[in-house]
Amino acid sequence: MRILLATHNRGKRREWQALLRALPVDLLLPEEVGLAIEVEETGTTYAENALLKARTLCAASGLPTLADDSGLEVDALDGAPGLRSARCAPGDDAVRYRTLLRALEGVPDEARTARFRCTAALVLPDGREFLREGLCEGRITTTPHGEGGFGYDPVFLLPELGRTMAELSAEEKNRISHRARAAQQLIPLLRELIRESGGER
Ligand code: ITT
Repeated sequence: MRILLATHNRGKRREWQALLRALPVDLLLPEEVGLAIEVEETGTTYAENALLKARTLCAASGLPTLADDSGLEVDALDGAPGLRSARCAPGDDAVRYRTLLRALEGVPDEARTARFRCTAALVLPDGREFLREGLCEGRITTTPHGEGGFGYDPVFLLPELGRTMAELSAEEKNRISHRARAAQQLIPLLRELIRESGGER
């Protein structure tokens, strides 16, 4: 089964490719099917934004399309940056996580709780739409650690592991992350759709 992955984020691409590796799925990127579409994330929820991305690329390609909208919710900041995680400060990932660390200066460890949220949308050319969500709980560090992953991973501590998300191997992150949890829920559904389409690759 051919599935289009509606994202421009290279970290997400890498992770979805690994997360769906066990399925008979060819995961295609927009540029591989000749598409360069920028979808404006005008939704007010992760689900709306994930659906916007998946619907737009599905309509343009005629292929089943998967998109994820994700973000980091920090309790001491009333859930910010949340939906605006990718856009909350101009610049690259390091600028954004340093902005977050500054906003949390003086906040004690026990009040630095946070979670990553990932809402995955799968849209089929016949109009069917599916949403699945994954969460990963943790805490914001005071300094960045680790080189793996992307985005806010260097400042997201998994207290039970004593390491940040960026200090995990790709395999470890793909066992416990918000995206991995959304993928775990999506996989049985994808298997069913693959069966329905006659096991076609
Ligand atoms: P696409 O819309 O093209 O998929 P994006 O980066 O704009 O890419 P989002 O709108 O979903 O994606 O923003 C999610 C942001 O949340 C992302 O840019 C990171 O800053 C952060 N984020 C999401 N998942 C993450 C992860 O696994 N690790 C660290 N940060 C993550």
